[in-house]
Amino acid sequence: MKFILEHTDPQSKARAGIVKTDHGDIETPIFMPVGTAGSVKAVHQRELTYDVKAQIILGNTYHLYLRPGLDVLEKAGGLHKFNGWSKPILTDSGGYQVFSLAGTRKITEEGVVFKSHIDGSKHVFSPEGVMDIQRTIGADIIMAFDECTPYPCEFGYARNSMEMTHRWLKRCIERFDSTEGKYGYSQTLFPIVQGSVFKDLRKQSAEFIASCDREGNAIGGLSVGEPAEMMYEMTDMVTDILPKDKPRYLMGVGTPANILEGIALGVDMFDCVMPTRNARNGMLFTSEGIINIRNEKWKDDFSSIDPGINSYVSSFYSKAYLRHLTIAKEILAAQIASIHNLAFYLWLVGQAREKIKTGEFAIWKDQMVKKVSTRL
Ligand code: PRF
Repeated sequence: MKFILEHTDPQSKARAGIVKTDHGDIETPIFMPVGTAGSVKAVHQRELTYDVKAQIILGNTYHLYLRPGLDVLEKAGGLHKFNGWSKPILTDSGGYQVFSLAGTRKITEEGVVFKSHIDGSKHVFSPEGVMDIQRTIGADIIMAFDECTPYPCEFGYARNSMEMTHRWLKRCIERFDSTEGKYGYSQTLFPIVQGSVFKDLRKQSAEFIASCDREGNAIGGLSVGEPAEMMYEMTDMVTDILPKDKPRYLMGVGTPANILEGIALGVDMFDCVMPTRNARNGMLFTSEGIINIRNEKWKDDFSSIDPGINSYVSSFYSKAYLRHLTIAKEILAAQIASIHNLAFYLWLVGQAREKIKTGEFAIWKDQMVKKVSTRL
């Protein structure tokens, strides 16, 4: 993997760059649609490529390990061959997913013992095991095994957890660097900054992560319920410390406004279930603001969902028709809404990239944050 930093915005910390992988280039800043179980829910690969214009998608170690399982993925020749997505893939390590199984998991220095949400069977994730699993899944970018602390979190817990995440990282690096990709292309490992909402811990964690000198770095433990201002403050501190010549990934963020603010703070990569999950509940993000498509207000509004973003479904279907499909519980509603929301997220980061290149980012960002947060 290689990162080319093309432009930096003089009025903020925003950057435009290119991440080069063996499965192609990713233009940053980028949003990565979430495909937890190897599929971006309700969106097939052709739509993901041509309508959404996704450049990289996410998969989850936890879900893929439990189902279909590593034997199937290895026989398929890795996740790219299995799901037909030939562009870059990133897998999250399972840390975050396992920790959200409160009550059915136990954390020790060795790793995490957990029960499957599918059949209750018992499993162990260790830093080494999670590296091996991600080698077998075959993502281009794989994530270190970390603990995402909850919010709120006591200082002592956050410190001990961060220190364990750092020890786990050393074990991840040792295992990753002593193994090879199984399918003939290279993979890269991103470490994850933790430290909850404590400035001194965040600083310590960012310095440790920077010292590991990997090809890219991630910021975890944010967007877990803390006020947005706190998330921005932590991100700002961390991006001041992480190396400038490597991509930065803010995990699990966020709303369109969160993403724009993250870009202004020097973040290059984002992922979130929000555009797809909220689409399935009838919430649409558009270039004019947020729509609840179930609202009576759209009953006879035959205007396009969002003509401004150059996506097929967004121009072709009307708000009134999508409202009807949603209320009638038609499967097509989830498909149209998911494709639209993702196309909007990809349009938004693409616009940000253009504005960074032309030097107009800072002013555009402030106007856009207001627009995309408006409830229509
Ligand atoms: N760690 C990992 N995955 C994540 C997070 C984290 O802290 C977050 C936090 N928002 C989302 N996904 N491994």
